[in-house]
Amino acid sequence: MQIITTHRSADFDGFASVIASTVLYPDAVPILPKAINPNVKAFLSIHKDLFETQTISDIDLEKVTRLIVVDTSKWSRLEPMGSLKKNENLDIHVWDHHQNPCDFNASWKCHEKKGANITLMIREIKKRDILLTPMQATLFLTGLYEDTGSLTFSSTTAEDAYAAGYLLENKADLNILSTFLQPAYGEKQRNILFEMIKTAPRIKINHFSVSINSVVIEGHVNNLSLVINMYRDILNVDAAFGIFVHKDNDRCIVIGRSNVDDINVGSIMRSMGGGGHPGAGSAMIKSASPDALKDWLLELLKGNQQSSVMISDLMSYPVFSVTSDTPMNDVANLLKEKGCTGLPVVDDEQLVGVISRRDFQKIKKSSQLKSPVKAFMSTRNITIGPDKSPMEAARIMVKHDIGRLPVVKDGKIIGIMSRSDAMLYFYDLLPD
Ligand SMILES: [Mn+2]
Repeated sequence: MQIITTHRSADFDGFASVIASTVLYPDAVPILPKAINPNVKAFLSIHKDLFETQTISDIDLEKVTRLIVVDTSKWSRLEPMGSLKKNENLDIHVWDHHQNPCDFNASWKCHEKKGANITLMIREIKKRDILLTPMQATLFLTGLYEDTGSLTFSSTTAEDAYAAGYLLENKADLNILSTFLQPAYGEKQRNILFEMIKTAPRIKINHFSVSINSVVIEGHVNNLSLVINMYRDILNVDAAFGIFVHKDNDRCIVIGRSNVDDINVGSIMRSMGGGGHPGAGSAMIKSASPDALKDWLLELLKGNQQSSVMISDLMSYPVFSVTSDTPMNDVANLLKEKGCTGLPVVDDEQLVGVISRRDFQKIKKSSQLKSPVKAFMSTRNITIGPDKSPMEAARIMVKHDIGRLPVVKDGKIIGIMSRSDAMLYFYDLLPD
């Protein structure tokens, strides 16, 4: 006998993966844990006849030869299975999209990081050309959307989006799906936010107001970053951090949001083993007390200003420049050769102007190509200092609609900050 099961507090992704397994393993019996999420329960109350499942107490565990586990790779996440865990001859298949190590002694597994587990199973269903009913497609898409926040969470992969497309092709019904999907800010999220607001501690670090709050959470809660965002808004602090302590395992998730350039959440979270970008980020930490995490965060926050990225870390140099008496056709050749859209004009190390491709439109007759660049260059010198932040550079570029900013120190040009340099920073593509 083969049985399929998923983690306790089964969510839509877990339940959908159990049903998808019945398609891939037609002889296996789907077993649902007794604890399932309320929205899955609501879905089942209507679809019970379509998706028949059993509970572990309906099964003679002695007869089980194969266990198919979906949406988890930990024994501890399963409902107790009595003698099964000790059965050395048990053949185990695992399908999981979580990043943690697998503690099943599996004969076969599909363990890849994806936004949703159902994505892995759809890959196989597609490969085997198995026809799905619209109800199956709807359930699978609900699981996919729940785990990926309708494809918006940063954990979403391209394959998740392709799988969603495949399910829509197979007539997944978005109206039914939206009835059962929990809203991003639901009861669970609200309770956590209220819990945090009750204490709402605030501290000053390097002139910035910061709140670090820890909360114990039960089961899986989506959209905690949304909660932190609202929390930061309500408290009106420069940065807010939530330390979420999972009641049922020894993990803490730290989520941060910052509204100021000087507190780079991405770099703080990278120091804690996580990731993110300057305004938002998170880290998952095992076996740590919330108090120790708070101290660690404080330490990182105090050191963060020194280590925050400055223009001098991002700018390009040496700077290719021309002198103000360079003829325009030489400038044109240089722009072509360097493949850039503009060049600073520098006399005696002092920035005197900027010439860009746009300025060539001012040329009316070919003889003007022999004229010096100073006749056409822009002398509206918008520059930035090397100790300024990338956010400041972005603001100036947007305000003046320019793609390149000369970096000037004591009147001398020392580098160029371009749009692509800024992009590297904002998309977190800088080498560590
Ligand atoms: Mn999942």
